Formats: sequence, structure tokens, C-alpha cells
Amino acid sequence: MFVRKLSEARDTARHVKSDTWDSVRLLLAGDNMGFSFHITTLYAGTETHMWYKHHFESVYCISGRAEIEDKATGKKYVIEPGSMYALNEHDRHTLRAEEELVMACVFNPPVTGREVHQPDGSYALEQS
Ligand code: 9YT
Repeated sequence: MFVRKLSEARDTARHVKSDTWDSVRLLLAGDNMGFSFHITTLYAGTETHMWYKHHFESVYCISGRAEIEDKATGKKYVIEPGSMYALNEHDRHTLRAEEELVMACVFNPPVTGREVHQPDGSYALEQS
């Protein structure tokens, strides 16, 4: 067993920053859990286009409010505290953060550490 604290992981190599979000990766591929676990903050007023072609992702909203759009169907959903979404079909989607959003995210396969979105919205499938 081990314990990690969000406050201690911030501003270390586990903390990855992008234009519209930052992500503290509390568990990575190297932890050998079979998934990675991140606390992601999406900045208020931003829009992020994503398409995890190589990963499944599940996201739980801890705080904030957003709209998520499924690009295949055009369907839109409200994301608020207590909402979970699962990208079980590698769904292309857009997340519009109406307020700052804090999300708990799980990726399978686990990300290895420094991934940010490629131009198509995916993360590369890297081996650790
Ligand atoms: C909600 C979402 O997918 N945001 C993009 C960042 C990603 N969750 C990550 O790498 O933590």
C-alpha cells in the first residue's frame, strides 16, 4: 500500500499543464495498477476537443459545471458535481467548462506521465 497527496504532487513531474486544463496524475502506468488516476482542473470558459482513440476514460465531476457534447450524435449533457461520464466507445467529445471544473479521471490503459492532446484530440499509446 502507498498513500499520495494531491497537495504534494502539484508542481512535480506528475503535474501536467495544457492550454485549457491541468492534470495531477496521482497514479501512472509505472505504478502497475492497470489504470491511471488523475485530478484534472479545466479552466472556466474553455472548450476542449478530445478523442481518446487508444484509451477508455471515465470522469467524475467533483466541482464546477460544464456541457459535454458527443460529436457522433450531437447530443449534449450537463456535467455537474456528482455526474460521471464514461467514454466507453472512444467517443469524440467536446467539453465546455462554464465554471472551473475539478474532475477525477481514470484512464485504461494507464497514461505514462507527460501526455497532452495530439492535434486529433488523442493521447499517444505509449509503453512505459
Ligand atoms: C476531462 C479530460 O479528459 N480532460 C483532459 C485531461 C485528462 N483528463 C488528463 O490527462 O487528466
